[in-house]
Amino acid sequence: MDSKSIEKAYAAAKERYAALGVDTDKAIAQLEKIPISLQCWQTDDVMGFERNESLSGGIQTTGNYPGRARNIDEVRSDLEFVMKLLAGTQRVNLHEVYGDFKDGFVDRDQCEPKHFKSWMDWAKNLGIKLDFNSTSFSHPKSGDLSLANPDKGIRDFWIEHTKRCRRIADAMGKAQKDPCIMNIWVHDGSKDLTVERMRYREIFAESLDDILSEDLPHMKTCLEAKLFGIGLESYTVGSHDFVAGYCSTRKLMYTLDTGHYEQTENISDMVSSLLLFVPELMLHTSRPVRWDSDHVVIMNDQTLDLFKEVVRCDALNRVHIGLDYFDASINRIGAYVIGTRATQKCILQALLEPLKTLRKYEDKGQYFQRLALLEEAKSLPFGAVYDYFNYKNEVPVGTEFIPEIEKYEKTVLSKR
Ligand code: RNT
Ligand code: ZN
Repeated sequence: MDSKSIEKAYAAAKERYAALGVDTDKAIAQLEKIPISLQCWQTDDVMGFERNESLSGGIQTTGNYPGRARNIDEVRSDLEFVMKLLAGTQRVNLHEVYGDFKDGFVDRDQCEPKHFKSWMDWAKNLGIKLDFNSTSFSHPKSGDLSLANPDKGIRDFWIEHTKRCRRIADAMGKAQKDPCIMNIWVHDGSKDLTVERMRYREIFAESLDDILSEDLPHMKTCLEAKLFGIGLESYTVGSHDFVAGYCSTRKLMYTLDTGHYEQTENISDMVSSLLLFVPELMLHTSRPVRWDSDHVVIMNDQTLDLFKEVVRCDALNRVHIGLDYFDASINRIGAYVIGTRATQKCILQALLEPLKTLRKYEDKGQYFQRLALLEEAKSLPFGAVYDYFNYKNEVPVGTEFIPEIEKYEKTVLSKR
């Protein structure tokens, strides 16, 4: 796109928004600073570099598009390329199974910060920050129950793993001088009817209390809720109610994954309720299609509503954003760029909402006016603002990223 037309369109958009009391320059400046954490596992279909165990734990990738990253260097170069195409701030979110085990494989109850040293160096060089996840899936001891397992041997193995992961996250946070956010998601559940719902939840809470008893100042822990996993359809230990109760009593960050609720549930409505009782939220933006299918995020009503709620709650400083999907059916670099751009577009639209006027209408009981403005806001020229955001940051504008990714596919991915 030529710069003149981008600038011209932006100037016109700026005026339209200003007439409604919205400052587009300010929204762009805010968007530039909001970190979006890129899930490393979209590069390689959640395989990691551990032991080539097939993916388990109720999650699944579908598709067999060529070009999957096969080792740590390929994961890194793919992520570097992705970030070159994106404006704004990105972090990289690692799972424990993406450790650097070149000096010898260690089992999950033996992992240490040293296995992530090369990741920390890589991140430092690029000027980005890391987030982290313990990994309970794809392991001979994963089974149906990990931290909630009545078998002490298995439970202790996963407790040890998760404790070590928190220390790794702490080391990352210390190195990057910014808290590393570590997510705990365990797949624990049951395929069929269980008569021990209480027992497993009691054990899970005890394991978590034990894990969280260590004070680690450079990291933050969050706990992810879920509706169900494949093969674990009848019961999920870490359900929404469990995690909401646990996080609010322990003052822990709640991880809200947009694929983890009933398909007709309005997730955005959870933001204000949760934020009254938990200190912070971690968002996993995803796109469920009929189930927790982890399709690439697009700019849809669910994602738009979610970010509008975050902004309306004035909670951008208490909400962290990460992507969580793994689509193996299309070019994986393209999947990142589409999903990150879609997330940015939703955040931007939320930032551009004429909130002051909407609130004024609502306070005065002017509900026709409120609805009219909400409707009009939908067709304001936000696209011109988003284009300008990318143009200003010297990354591809509009569809310009498509040929860039095609080139990378031809020169790099197709050779794998
Ligand atoms: C699974 C959870 C979890 C995982 C990643 C790989 O349903 O969403 O966040 O997707 O940890
Ligand atoms: Zn998730």
